[in-house]
Amino acid sequence: MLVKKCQTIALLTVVALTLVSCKPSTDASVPTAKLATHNYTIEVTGMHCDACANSIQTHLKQTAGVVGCEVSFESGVADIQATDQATAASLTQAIEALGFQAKVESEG
Ligand SMILES: [Cu+2]
Repeated sequence: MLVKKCQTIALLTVVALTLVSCKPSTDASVPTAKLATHNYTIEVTGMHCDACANSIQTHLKQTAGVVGCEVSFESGVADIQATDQATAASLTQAIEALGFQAKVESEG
């Protein structure tokens, strides 16, 4: 009985924490100007297949400031949209952390 109760409480806590962490409450208070995004085109070398491109894309989407990205194995390029939270350096570092080489072609 007691164990079941504890499990229920634990579950509710997890659900509550998830709901809190999913709320974009901090984003809503940030002025719109601060959310302006920059586009980065980064040349990526070392990719062997689409799976490489996909893993880079997944990793970039979890990188601070990245709001959108598309990595193409065919063209060897990562197109990234990011807020001021990200920099050219932080983006190339995120790619290099996975074992690929990254070079910024353009940013703006
Ligand atoms: Cu691959």
